[in-house]
Amino acid sequence: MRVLMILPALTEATSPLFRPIKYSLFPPLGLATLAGYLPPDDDVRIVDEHVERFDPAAFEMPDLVVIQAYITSARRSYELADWYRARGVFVAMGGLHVTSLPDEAARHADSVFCGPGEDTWPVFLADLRRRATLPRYTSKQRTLEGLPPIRRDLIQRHRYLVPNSIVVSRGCPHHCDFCYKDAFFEGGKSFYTQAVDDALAEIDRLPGRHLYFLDDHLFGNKRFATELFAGMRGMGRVWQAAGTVDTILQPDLLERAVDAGLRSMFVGFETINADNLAEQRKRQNVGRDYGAVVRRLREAGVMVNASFVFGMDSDGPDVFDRTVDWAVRQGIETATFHIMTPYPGTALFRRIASEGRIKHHQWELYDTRHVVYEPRGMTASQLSEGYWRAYKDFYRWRNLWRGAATKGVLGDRVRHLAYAGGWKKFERVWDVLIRSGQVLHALPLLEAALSSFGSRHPARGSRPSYDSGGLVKGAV
Ligand code: B12
Ligand code: SF4
Repeated sequence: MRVLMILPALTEATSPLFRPIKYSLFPPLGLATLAGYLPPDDDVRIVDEHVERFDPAAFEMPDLVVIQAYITSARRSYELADWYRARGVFVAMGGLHVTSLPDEAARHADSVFCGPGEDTWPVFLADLRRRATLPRYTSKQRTLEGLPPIRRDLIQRHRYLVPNSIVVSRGCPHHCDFCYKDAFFEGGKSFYTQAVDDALAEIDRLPGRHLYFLDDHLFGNKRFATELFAGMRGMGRVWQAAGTVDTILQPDLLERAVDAGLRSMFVGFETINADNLAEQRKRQNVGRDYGAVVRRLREAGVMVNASFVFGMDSDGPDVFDRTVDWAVRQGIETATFHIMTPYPGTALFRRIASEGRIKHHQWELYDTRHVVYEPRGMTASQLSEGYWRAYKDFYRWRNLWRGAATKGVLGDRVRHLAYAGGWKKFERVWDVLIRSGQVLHALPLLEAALSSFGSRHPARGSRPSYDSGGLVKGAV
């Protein structure tokens, strides 16, 4: 069977005017996972529109088209699906957006899939071979035990800065209102891990040193994380991951992660307004000392990528300057800002919709860069302008210097400038590397920057000069 698997891109990712680095980071792991279930004699190809131009007419007609749809790429996903179906090709479509709105997706596909695919996909493949497919498959049995190996051979590694992305768990133990998680995992377990040995074996298969764990919450199961980190010690890896503020503050786990090679962490601070946290049921952040989180990471030698969401109901027009100022004063290396976006299927969407505050359903604008609802504490244009200003302000040279100056040692200051500036100030260089298919050549730079972090401790000097930022126990 000829199978074509497509990760369609949102328009922005393919635009010559926009910076494509964000979209050239990670390969399509979900599709490569599903490809593992296909028999070896199937002719399989994965197309990722974020990194390559795709014209369906230029391809040999497949027997089966598999499409993964995110909310922002839903429109393009439907366009491609319609094109193939008009030519009699069977279209299977799944992913986060399909799970949120299966009826909408079903108008464009022969079979739609809700939830993770590990249980439904093999059932579908058997049904397809006996020509008895169902219009909808809904995942219920959730496990990562005994999965076939991910078909990484189908990934064009040279097109990605971070070809070694990996997920060793699914979901998260928490239930934040704005998050996709509860909608996607409805009807079954919403947090589960691989067996530690399987995860270590997958890590072993990855070439080079660098890894990026895409798990929502790698530290979410303490026993699993502890065993995983113990198994990774001595492997010589340097890696990045995401974590929550409460687990960073826990004694011990962070240190174990650092010993295993953790060098940079994406932290969901979300908001500096304590009232927002309660409103969004982000309970694991409530009452936490954010300054202590940054301090702890820095003392452990872990670089911080802080994530913030603007536009929650307790945010006023001052939230942008306050957030940027706090992040800069903490010496945070990189920050990611988002405009609050109610994804269909989430508790947040239901609440905002019931209040009549959803402005439209143009899903391609649900990209956390556009205001798609009526905010409470400011106007939509204040929210939009403030969001763009926050990015500009955080990455101004003046603020990069201020952030770097919080570091006690000259070498740390230089590294702060190089790393933070590298992302935002050299977009043209990234652009050239990506468009010429050379982006993988930048990986050693990233590895070198990450390697120079880690295994530092305040007792050995380098006491930083940042303040606690006033973000103490929800006091702002
Ligand atoms: C890596 C990542 C990215 C990467 C690359 C994505 C990629 N190459 O796959 C980049 C940086 C490009 C990215 C960009 C964005 N992302 Co993103 N990203 C992720 C992240 C962290 C991991 C994705 C992943 O690899 N998961 C692991 C694999 C194994 O799971 P999976 O891809 O979901 O695949 C499984 C199932 O979905 C299912 N499945 C999927 N397709 C199909 C098809 C069939 C037929 C079947 C049977 C099953 C099936 O089976 C697979 C195996 O279980 C997720 C968070 C998350 N935990 O998923 C956010 C996430 C997907 N991103 C999100 C968003 C909002 C964005 C952006 C809009 C952000 C922005 N402001 O720009 C952009 C736009 C993306 C786009 N193109 O439209 C949201 C999506 C919300 C939604 N409802 O769609 C998420 C959930 C983050 C969040 N918590 O809000 N992202
Ligand atoms: S902690 Fe993060 S991944 Fe978990 S539910 Fe909250 S936002 Fe989602």
